[in-house]
Amino acid sequence: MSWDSFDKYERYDSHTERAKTRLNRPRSKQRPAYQDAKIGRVIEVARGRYQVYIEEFDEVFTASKAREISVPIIGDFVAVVGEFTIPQTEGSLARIVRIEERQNLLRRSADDKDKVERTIVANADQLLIITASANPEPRVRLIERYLIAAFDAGITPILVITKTDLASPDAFIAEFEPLHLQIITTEMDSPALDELQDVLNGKFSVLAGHSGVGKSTLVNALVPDANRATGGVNEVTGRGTHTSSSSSAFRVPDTSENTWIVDTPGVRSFGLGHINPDNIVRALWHLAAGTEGETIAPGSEAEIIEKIEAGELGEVIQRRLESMLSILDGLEAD
Ligand SMILES: Nc1nc2c(ncn2[C@@H]2O[C@H](COP(=O)(O)OP(=O)(O)O)[C@@H](O)[C@H]2O)c(=O)[nH]1
Ligand SMILES: [Mg+2]
Repeated sequence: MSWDSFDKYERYDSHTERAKTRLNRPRSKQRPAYQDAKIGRVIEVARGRYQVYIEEFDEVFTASKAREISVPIIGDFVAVVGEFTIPQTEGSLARIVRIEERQNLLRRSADDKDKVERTIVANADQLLIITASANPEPRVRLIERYLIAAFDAGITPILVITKTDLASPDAFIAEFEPLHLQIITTEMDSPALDELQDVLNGKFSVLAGHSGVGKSTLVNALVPDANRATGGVNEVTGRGTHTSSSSSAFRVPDTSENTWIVDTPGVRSFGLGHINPDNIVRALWHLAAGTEGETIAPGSEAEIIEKIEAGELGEVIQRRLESMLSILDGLEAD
């Protein structure tokens, strides 16, 4: 049944008050729920075409989007209608008719110097914060910014330190260890694949980190078919040789079926606008004190800050809190 015929049925269905109210709404609101639609997940977006993985068929379909819905992004769960022949017949696009409610959203900060399109990911389970032991030098404050973005979105942060062949990561790790974050160290010749596969298993994870830290190298190690271009982005032009300029989600072999990683191009930081400092304070406390799942009464964030400043979770956490609050202060001043 085509979705046009659904519309017709909707018009005949006028014997209840609810249906009448529905008829009075603008046409776009009259669209029925597309009972025959399949739920899938957007894994790539390029030039108005969406690659949608539909678990029911264990297959990826190319789709367009219905005009009346907003723009889907990677990670979105979407309702799709179409013929779903496998392989998809040429010229038979599926169509995204609905975007399911987003559980969270990672935005890339709008930076004047940054001409590359924004990278946006929805419904991520984990943010893998990638930093190198050296080349480029690791920066505590940049990691804190990523942590703020993860805490605010309610996404589990995991720290991955690459290039440990070049320098010891120990001093850097000491700055984050008391947070009880999961920290994974990797190097080119032994990229900790087992550990990474374990962490990624069954999750939709986003890699974030300054260009050149080794994100695409990691993706290629985990997903040999991904063929991500590596070598870093030219810092002046923002362009790489043919370095990844788009985001894609890749399915990770040797893990459970719903294991995906998203490689993002040269993301320096995520937008930190509209962040509620209370969320950050609570998330930091939960993580460092190991009280995940416990609720914190609204309004008691000031008490938490006092406790941390009194050294209850140790000196490192005290510094992290001060530093992260100063980042947020700086944002308000902007
Ligand atoms: N020494 C060393 N070099 C690495 C390692 N991982 C990546 N690289 C190199 O770092 C450069 C940037 O890597 P790439 O994966 O393109 O970084 P991306 O910009 O974060 O995607 C490349 O030349 C890689 O070969 C590592 O563990 N050790
Ligand atoms: Mg890359």
